[in-house]
Amino acid sequence: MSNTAPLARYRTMRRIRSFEERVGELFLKGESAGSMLHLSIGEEGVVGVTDAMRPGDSFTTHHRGHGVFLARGADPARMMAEIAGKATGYCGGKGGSMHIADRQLGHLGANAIVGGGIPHVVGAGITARNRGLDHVSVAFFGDGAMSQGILYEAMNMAALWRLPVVFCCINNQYGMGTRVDRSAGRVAFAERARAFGLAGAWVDGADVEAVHRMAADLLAGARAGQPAFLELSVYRFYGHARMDKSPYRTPEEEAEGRRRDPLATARGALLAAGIATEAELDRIDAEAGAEMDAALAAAIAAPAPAPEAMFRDVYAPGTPQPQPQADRLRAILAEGSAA
Ligand SMILES: Cc1ncc(C[n+]2csc(CCOP(=O)(O)OP(=O)(O)O)c2C)c(N)n1
Ligand SMILES: [Mg+2]
Repeated sequence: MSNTAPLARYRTMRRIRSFEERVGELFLKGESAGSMLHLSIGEEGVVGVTDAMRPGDSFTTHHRGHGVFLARGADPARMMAEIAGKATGYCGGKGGSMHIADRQLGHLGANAIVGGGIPHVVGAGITARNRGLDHVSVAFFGDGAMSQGILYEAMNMAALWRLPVVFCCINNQYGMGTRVDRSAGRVAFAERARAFGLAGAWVDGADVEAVHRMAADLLAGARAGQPAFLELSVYRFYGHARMDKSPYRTPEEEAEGRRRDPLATARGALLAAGIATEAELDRIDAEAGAEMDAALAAAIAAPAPAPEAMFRDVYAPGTPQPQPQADRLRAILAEGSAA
């Protein structure tokens, strides 16, 4: 393998971490739209999966999907603006953190309903099959979705029709405050997938290169008609959402979990292999920080969506505006212009 790919993956992971840190700042400044922000700090090893995807491949994410989208080529300034509820955001500021999407980059939608984004990839797999396209679709979701029935319907259909689909479970050990072994009788999730006829694998999500090797194999198999399931074992560094101080975890457990740091692991590996020097890695870190500082500042400075645009981009084109909300909006705007 060339040295440039591991270094590029380090850069992507650092960009994700810096982005998420700025999202945290956005929230603390009172500039985020809504209070629900789910940071993917500690889960950056997912870059091993996104890097095994190709242009044309599609994906869905759960509510903790900033990192996946960024890694698939999203513009951090447009993402940050969306999270801030601004007109310059990916969805005109109306989707927010949990509903960012951009089909041009293959993002078929983030979804706040646990497991809600999973069946879409089966549809994308059928589309690829019917159109004779060489595209894989990947569903990214958390361990909480392992207890949702829709996952099992989707896995069954993918296996039955041998669809080019990969189910990627980012197991960060918790669904809100519930540890995974308190919500699942047996946590060997890959075995469940194998029982359905999928290729099933587990990988340490702190080791991005191990993730990449595994994901590259599974995606190649999926492209050839062997759908797959991949569990990434990671640790959620912070609370479920920004308000959650994780009172259900001990400080010792958190310290231990944060030692499973994908950035520190990658940094150590790059230095040990002589692929990069401390100074080169520091420069990458500084560049990522500056890029995300700019995204944060631009999001704060960006305009809010115009009131007239309230229903635009929310419903499919041609859908009548909802009544009486549209009448009420018209009345408010008329009052404003009369005053
Ligand atoms: C169907 C459904 N049930 C409950 C919730 C409330 N809820 C939001 S996130 C969450 C936990 C999800 O845990 P997991 O899938 O492990 O993802 P993580 O937050 O750990 O990334 C729950 C229960 C929801 N959004 N949807
Ligand atoms: Mg979880």
